[in-house]
Amino acid sequence: MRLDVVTIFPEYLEPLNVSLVGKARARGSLDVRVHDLRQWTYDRHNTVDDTPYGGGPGMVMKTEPWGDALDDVLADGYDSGAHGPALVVPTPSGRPFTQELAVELSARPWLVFTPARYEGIDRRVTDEYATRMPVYEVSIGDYVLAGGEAAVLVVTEAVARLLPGVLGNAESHRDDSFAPGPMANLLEGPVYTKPPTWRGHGIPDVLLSGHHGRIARWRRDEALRRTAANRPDLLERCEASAYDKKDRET
Ligand code: 6GU
Repeated sequence: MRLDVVTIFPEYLEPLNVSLVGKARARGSLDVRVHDLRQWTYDRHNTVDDTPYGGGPGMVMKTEPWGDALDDVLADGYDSGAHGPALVVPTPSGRPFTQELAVELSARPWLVFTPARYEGIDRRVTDEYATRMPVYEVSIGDYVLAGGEAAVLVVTEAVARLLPGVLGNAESHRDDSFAPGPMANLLEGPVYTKPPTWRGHGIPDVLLSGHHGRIARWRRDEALRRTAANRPDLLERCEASAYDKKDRET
């Protein structure tokens, strides 16, 4: 998979060299290219923003640097035989970024991210590229960041770990909170490892029982308990099979 990021803060994307994403790059599963938007400015001050039409506070990112940058980045891909680019535009006004969307994005061969600062990018830029490719406007949550770069890190990590061969153990995302299946929309319960007692805290006996059926049932009960406490909204969407009649009545 190829990822391009166009930003005025390339150094903000340094974490893409670390950990899972960094290793996926080193192994060649991921081709990540970070570009400085100011390369595509031609005035003395490398201007990327201007005042908004209609007035109001803040600044808007200009069409020309973004258009020239995206044209060059996309042309480079066409030359190298890459195909099927999609634009990912981080914005607090976007659709919620969910595990489902991460799965959809992980199936694409090429994602081009356009994290913005200031009040966002002139609308005509997304309108223009939407005539040529899918455009995903995504928000990573109901709060406002100073820019989209942190969202790019979030989306990249969620997508990269779904790529074939990136996660050491393919089973690892089977039980993820939000993974499809009977536990979909349930949060994962607590986990434990050795030693069996620490500062007087033991571990639940059932985990030492070796009884797989009871362990599975305990895990499901804990997942339900944690979901009810932290995300009651998710229980509404939870598959009936995840909790049987008895659970509903109590
Ligand atoms: Cl993607 N960008 C910004 N600036 N703020 C956000 C966001 C994105 N998602 C949530 N808040």
